[in-house]
Amino acid sequence: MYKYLTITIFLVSTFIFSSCETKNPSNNKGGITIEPEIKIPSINKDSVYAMVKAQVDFGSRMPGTEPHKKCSEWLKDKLENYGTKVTMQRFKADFYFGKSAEAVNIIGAINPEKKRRVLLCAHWDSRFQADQDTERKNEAILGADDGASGVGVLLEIARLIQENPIDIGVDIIFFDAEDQGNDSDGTDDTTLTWCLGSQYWANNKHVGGYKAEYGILLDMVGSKGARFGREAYSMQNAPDVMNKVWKTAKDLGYGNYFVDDNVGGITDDHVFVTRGGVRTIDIINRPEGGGFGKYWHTHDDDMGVISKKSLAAVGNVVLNVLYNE
Ligand code: AHN
Ligand code: ZN
Repeated sequence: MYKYLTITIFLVSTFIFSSCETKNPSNNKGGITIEPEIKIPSINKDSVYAMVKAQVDFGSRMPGTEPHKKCSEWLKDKLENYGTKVTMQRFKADFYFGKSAEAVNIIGAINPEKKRRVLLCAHWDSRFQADQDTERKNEAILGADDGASGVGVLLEIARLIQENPIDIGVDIIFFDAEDQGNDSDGTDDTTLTWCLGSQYWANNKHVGGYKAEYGILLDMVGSKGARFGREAYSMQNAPDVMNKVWKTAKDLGYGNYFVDDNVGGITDDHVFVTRGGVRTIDIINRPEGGGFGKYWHTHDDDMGVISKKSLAAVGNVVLNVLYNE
């Protein structure tokens, strides 16, 4: 009887201590702990994968199409179900190829009353053409990594924060119309043809006087063997945030993903969020030897490139950064 009780206690305590990592209380006077221990949740790999797949299952999510509209409603419902305060920030996106469409930034605020805030973002649209492919170049892509991966990780983070309350405010922004830009041939500056949603947000905040301490952008974070180097604009604008995130990654054993390669500056949503007043870093896959993944802006960017391990690595790093604030 006594033996079984001991085994039960052992099993229960092993379960409790293995299911969550704990943050050591920092406020410790004379050996008396004042702060309760904070439990840091971790990504459920099947859950995060399902969140990516659900978006891809709608089809290509180019503004002005039915899959785009359906996916926007699904994202809104998800954020609402996870208890965030949702704003649908609608705007007209004027594309460089002469068309325009209704677009929407989808914003979920966690603890909207808190002063200390961190902004997390990703783009939720997918590209209108497969310009890097050799076939069906003018057909829209599925954007499993390029779009859905970052959004999937942030939805999983919202789900986990609802289960494990956090002390700070967190704003999750899914930017629209990031990926409908013009690949420069070097003759013109095409910067402003990209990232229309974050450009709109930078000029029209969803909350008057909006402030956050910093932001983290997730772009193409879900492919097998993803490699996140130190992107130049992130290093210029928020080196302390970069160092904190990369150190957290290394401490968690994810140094194979978060490497110290110096990567050239990329025109991405973080540039415009930073211009809008929230210094923001970009976690983005830049394989060795330059460029983006081989699947980038091709029809190969489907669920076949997605790795549960990569999604979980990025999600766990962001969760640890947040809960340690
Ligand atoms: C440019 O190619 C100029 N920017 C890349 C940003 C991007 C596209 N991220 C995903 N797709
Ligand atoms: Zn893209």
